[in-house]
Amino acid sequence: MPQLTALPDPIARDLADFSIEVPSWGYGNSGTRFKVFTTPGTPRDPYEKIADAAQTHAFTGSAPRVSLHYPWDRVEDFGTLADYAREQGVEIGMINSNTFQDDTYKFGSLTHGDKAVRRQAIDHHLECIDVMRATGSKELKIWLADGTNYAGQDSIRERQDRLAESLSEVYGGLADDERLVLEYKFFEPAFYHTDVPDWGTSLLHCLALGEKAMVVLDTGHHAPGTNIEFIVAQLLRQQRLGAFDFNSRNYADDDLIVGAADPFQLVRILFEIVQQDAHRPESGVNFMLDQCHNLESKIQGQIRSVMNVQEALAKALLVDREALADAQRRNDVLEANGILMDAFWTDVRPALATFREERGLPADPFAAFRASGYEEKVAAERVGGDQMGWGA
Ligand code: AOS
Ligand code: ZN
Ligand code: ZN
Repeated sequence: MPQLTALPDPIARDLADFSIEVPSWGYGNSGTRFKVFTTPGTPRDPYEKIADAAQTHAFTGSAPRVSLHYPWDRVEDFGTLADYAREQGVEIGMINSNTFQDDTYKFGSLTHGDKAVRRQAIDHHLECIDVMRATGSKELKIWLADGTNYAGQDSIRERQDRLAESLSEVYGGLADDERLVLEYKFFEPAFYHTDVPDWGTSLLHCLALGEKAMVVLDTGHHAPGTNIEFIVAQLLRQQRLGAFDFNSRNYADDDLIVGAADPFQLVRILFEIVQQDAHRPESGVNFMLDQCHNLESKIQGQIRSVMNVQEALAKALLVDREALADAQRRNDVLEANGILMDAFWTDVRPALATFREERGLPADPFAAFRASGYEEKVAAERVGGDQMGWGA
């Protein structure tokens, strides 16, 4: 594989400006319905999650924001939590709402047939907007578990109407400089129909709401074989791609490390991104990780994920776009494909090591973190109390 030892200047500049947001829940214990394995040193409160997330940024220099999930991340004073984050070198990113763990929401939240339940779900989202204001966050992220398990269980159409009405009330609570991002997922926990199953449904709701509503694309939320990069191109074309939830899937919503299952897919996605300049901060696309680390060390998993995204982005930026356009004009199918593959097959790791060293970062953030002793230190310090789990 050809190796690149230094990034061309424009690519280095783009990478220096590019950032990734990490999820607070990625630092807590997680597992499957069969077993949750715990790890010594796992955070016991949102402050410890922030401290761990700050390690990902300290070693990679590219993960300056932490998403919170509310009320999993509940503290007495969110202003104090945001101050603590800043002291650690990071900021609070998106606030993720949560209407999927209360008994009240068994049959839906924003779509529920009972007005009182919808009221509670709307109020929860308005409370998330308060958390945004207390933490300095500007984005409300909504993923709904709403749906049904059996045909005939509820009216699909009426649920859409109720969803639109509820969302518009939440949207009405946003200030001009705040926005809402709506995530879609084709199944789970509902197994017959999901109320926001796909990008089209999310986009239709966002278009009806207004310019401050954007779609979230979670890479794990599609049927096998879906061409995700097409969706990326289409949403960018509509200027409605608000955020990514990056992760890998082999089977369902596996939440594995991004770029682990299919590194080529990640490059293809990022190639659509760079062709529309959406990797630049001013594009407003928030590149987030939505992952769980069931077996591996959580901080190491997050650092590896950031590195995987950076490698894929560097490859996407390396594509010779002039040559590609020329081959496309001539309909030279294989030459065009070969140009893309040349970038994909370039080993950019030595160039990224140089890039990091030039910026005072470890050449290999993953190895440097492992050698830092942080995990041993927190394992010794964090004794007593309950470790936070995904969802706790
Ligand atoms: C659920 O499948 C979604 O990916 C959401 O983004 C969710 O809020 C997150 O994964 C935490 O459960
Ligand atoms: Zn997600
Ligand atoms: Zn998911």
